[in-house]
Amino acid sequence: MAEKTVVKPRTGTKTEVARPPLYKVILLNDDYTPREFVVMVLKAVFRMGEEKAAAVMLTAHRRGACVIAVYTRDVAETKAKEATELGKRNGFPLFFMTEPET
Ligand code: TYC
Repeated sequence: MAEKTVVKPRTGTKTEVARPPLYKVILLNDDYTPREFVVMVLKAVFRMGEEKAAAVMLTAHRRGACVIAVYTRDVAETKAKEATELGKRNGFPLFFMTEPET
């Protein structure tokens, strides 16, 4: 008996899901915040280990700024605000900014 090939029309639509745009969190150097405090904030807010936090702090100290990480916009802005606020609460001008990743 001959078999019939049944061709089913495609009904599904392939949906491409766009990746959300990413934002950099950037640590800015200043002359007043103690190094150890910067390291503490990097560990607490950005979940860095001691060595990574110290390296990031030193890069910002020497070069004026250091990109810390990239996140979705919400996460980047929340973490930057939280970290900046930690400095402010302790009387330091420590500042974290965000910027869209190009
Ligand atoms: N420059 C500061 C000091 O000499 C330390 C420091 C490093 C502050 C990095 C901010 O993003 C910073 N005490």
